[in-house]
Amino acid sequence: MGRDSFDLVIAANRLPVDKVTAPDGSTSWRRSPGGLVTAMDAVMRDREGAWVGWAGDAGEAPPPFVDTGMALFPVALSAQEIADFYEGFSNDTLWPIYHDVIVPATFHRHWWKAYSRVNERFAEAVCDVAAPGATVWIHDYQLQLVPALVRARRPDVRIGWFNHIPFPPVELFAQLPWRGDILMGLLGADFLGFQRKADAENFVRACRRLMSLGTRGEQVRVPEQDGTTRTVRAAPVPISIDVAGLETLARTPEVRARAVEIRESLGNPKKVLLGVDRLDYTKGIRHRLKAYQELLRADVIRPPDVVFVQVATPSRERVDAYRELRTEVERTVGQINGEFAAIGFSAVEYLHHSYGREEMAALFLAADVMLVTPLRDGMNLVAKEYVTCRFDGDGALVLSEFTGAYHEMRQAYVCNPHDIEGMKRVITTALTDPAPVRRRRMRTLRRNVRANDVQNWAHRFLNALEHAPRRPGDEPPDRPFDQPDGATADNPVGGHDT
Ligand code: ADQ
Repeated sequence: MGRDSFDLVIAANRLPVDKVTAPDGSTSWRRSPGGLVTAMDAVMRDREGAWVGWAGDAGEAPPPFVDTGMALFPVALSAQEIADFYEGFSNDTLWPIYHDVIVPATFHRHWWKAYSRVNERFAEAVCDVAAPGATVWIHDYQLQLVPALVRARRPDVRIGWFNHIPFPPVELFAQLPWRGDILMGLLGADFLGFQRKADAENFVRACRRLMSLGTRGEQVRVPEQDGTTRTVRAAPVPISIDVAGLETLARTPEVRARAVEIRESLGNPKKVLLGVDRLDYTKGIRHRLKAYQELLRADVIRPPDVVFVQVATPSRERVDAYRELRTEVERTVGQINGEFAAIGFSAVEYLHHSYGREEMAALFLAADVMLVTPLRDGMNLVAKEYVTCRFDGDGALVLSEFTGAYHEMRQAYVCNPHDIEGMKRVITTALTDPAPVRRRRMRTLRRNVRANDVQNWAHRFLNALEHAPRRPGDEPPDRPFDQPDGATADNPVGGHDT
């Protein structure tokens, strides 16, 4: 590889490529689908960029390589580290705490040790490739210690971190035995980006309550070892999708023809309902199925007039809570079909696979009502993808108010997924509203999504990072910092909320 240091370094748990093995056993890399890679394309076009991440296999890391114009630096994870750092601490400790403890979090000290060790490894890899004064952009909850670890080694670089998932209220975050280490890890950054304003506020409040740090609006003041202080800004920068790319794809004759074909193979029902999620307990799939089952039982809807297609992508299948969820979802789907399907048609089409972008776009185009009903979700890109594919201006989006997307898409058919009666009413309205009402809502949704695409998101994040205050004198001198409210790490709720 030509260069060995870069002005922009991305660090994320996974590299933006997946290994593919051909029938003859030879291997190559295929760019992973997904918005993050597209967003980074846009910002790496005018800079020399590197990406540090895990390549997806246990054991030794492959040597650095270049793929689709990016220099990729693989980080090694052993099988034990995958179990402890990734499946354990990231997905069975942090994920539940950061998603309202929908399932209980599991705490193991050896998971935390693995998390710390792997974060050290990522930080070293970042420092090895960052040019003097480089910009370092770290992603997500798997790498929360990396900002401070990079700063300790490389005070010359600018450090940003973006959280793809929610940041929990202090009362939940306080359960984490390692809460102080995580906050101090994050405070190594100059700028911290979150999906919603409430997430950024939760973070700032945790710093005040748990670490007794002074805060002012979006800023946290961090004392340094040399007696000086540093300012860290935490603010919302909601993520989006590649709107132009996806709409162009949805408009192709192939995708449109495939959408027609999908409806035909479903028996040309009057209404197609669609759910597309990773099979994750945060996504509210069980609640959605319950609402649908009750609507069928009440005879509000009936197959073959209506069919519900649920695409549930396999996910984290080695974590118990995910295995249990799969069993339960599949049992409910079986029950519903047992009760309401007949020879030649089903009530629920359940698809436990991954699909290509074209097939996903065709599914979105074929769906009259899209059900996005998570119990908690950082953003939810599916909501944005659905409205982007509906270039025909039709379709109805049912959207949970507990998604980040809701804050930009309030013209959707909004529901509280915990309220099964309410969700049934909202689904019924989405199915029966007259076309002009549906279309009016869709027009506004499409306009909102277009106004903030993923390229725009990446530029906004980098711009905020570039302009983040670094020293106390850098911020506008409008009012003094709030003093900590008497709480300590041992007494997180010592003071009252401000
Ligand atoms: P996820 O929890 O994975 O992401 P989401 O935002 O919905 O959730 O993104 C899923 C992506 O996978 C979408 O682009 C979707 O089209 C795609 N997908 C889903 N099922 C698929 C299938 N069967 N085949 C192919 N593609 C499929 C995390 C956070 C979210 C946040 C994103 C981005 O949990 O809250 O929106 O990161 O920040």
